[in-house]
Amino acid sequence: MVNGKYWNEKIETLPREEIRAYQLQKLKEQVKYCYDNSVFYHKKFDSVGLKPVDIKTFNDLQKIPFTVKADLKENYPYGMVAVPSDEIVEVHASSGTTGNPIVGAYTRNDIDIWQEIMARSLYTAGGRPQDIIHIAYGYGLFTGGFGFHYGAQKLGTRIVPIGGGMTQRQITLMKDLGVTILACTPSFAVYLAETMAKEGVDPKKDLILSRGIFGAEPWSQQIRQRIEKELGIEAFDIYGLTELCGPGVSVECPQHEGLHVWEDQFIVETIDPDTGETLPDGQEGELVFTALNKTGLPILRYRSRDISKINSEKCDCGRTHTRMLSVTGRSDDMLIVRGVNVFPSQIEFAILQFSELAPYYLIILDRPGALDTFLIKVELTPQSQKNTQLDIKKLTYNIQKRIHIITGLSADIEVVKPNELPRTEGKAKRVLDLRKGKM
Ligand code: DLL
Repeated sequence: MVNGKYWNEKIETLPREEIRAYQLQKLKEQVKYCYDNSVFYHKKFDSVGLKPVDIKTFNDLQKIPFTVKADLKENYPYGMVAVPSDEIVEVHASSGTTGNPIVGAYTRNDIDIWQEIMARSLYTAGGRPQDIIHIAYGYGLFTGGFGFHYGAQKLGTRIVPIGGGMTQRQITLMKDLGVTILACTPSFAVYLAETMAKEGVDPKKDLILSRGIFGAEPWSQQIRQRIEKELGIEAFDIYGLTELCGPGVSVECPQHEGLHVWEDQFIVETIDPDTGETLPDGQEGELVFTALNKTGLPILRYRSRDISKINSEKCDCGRTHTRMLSVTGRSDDMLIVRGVNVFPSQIEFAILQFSELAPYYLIILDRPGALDTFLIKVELTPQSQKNTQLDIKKLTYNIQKRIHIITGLSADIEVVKPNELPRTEGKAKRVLDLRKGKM
């Protein structure tokens, strides 16, 4: 299977007509699987009068209703699972729009596929068994750490499962252990480079890093150039989401002209986020994914909310799988702060738990250096302003703690006087994102 530049040459270079034929066959099977095994999809299909036999051609894909984040939230945690519960062997999660996280429940089959496409993704980004990979994505419910770990295990690279944090120690270990591949969020890569400069470590002389595989958040060309220059490496973009598997849905090849979506596992479409209408290749829209082989929590026409465009022309690398351009933004209000997904509604949920606070807040995000700053301004009620017993320091600490419990992030809290935060007549403006152009 492994042959020169491909992990699986046959699959990666399959002529497009064969990819489409395979996808159509798998789609029919998967739709039937969902109808027969998932109460959620059975009901959804019945509600629009759709039967699995109605899916005969690719155009029929559009008859299938979208699945959205709210479906997963409402069916938290296992309502959309399609197998007996003892067949779920692993669970991961990412933030949902309220307190409930989005749960990814995987069978052995799902994990095996994830491992295979992560190994393929690492290989596509130039990873080889003789490499030493430093995995600085978080291990735990977040899919980053384990996704890379599983893929690297299959590829046979030596793994340094460092996880997040301890930046200085990470640098020492990268040097001492002879790390050749860095895997982390792009913002952490910038921070590592900045810390190396401060510590007098020259990555081009003191390390033998050759490449970095970065994802989990949007990053611009400027950031890519900065990382490549400062760390002296070639940077690759990798994309994925918990609802589909985690990282490894798509990855850049050495041509760096988009990320190949592994089409033996996923059908990707772009839609107009406002009308839901399917868009032609090359037109920017929201990415929608159908997983073709998922058994634990199968998912059809999932609205990712990520904005990109797709290009199905053959790539100069020889791979035939369609490419999506790097994600430029989202069609909902999800924020990605230091690689963690956060919804303003989660902050609101936290703030409403404090009787001392009015229901107003402003989230201010910035990136003065390498890392995001996350400031939340909250407002006292007139009554608590008058309360001479109120301990602002303690209140600030408690809000911080609550937000950390809900989002997993440390925020700076500024408590302001009543009526200080702007009021709007229309849609409230809760977020001031000053990172644009600095990402
Ligand atoms: O972020 C999976 C992942 C881990 C991908 C490590 C790459 C590397 P979630 O926590 O479920 O999963 O968040 C998924 O993150 O819908 C995008 O909005 C964003 N995202 C992921 N990769 C990229 C990327 C992981 N390369 C959400 N560029 C997605 C831009 C990305 N955004």
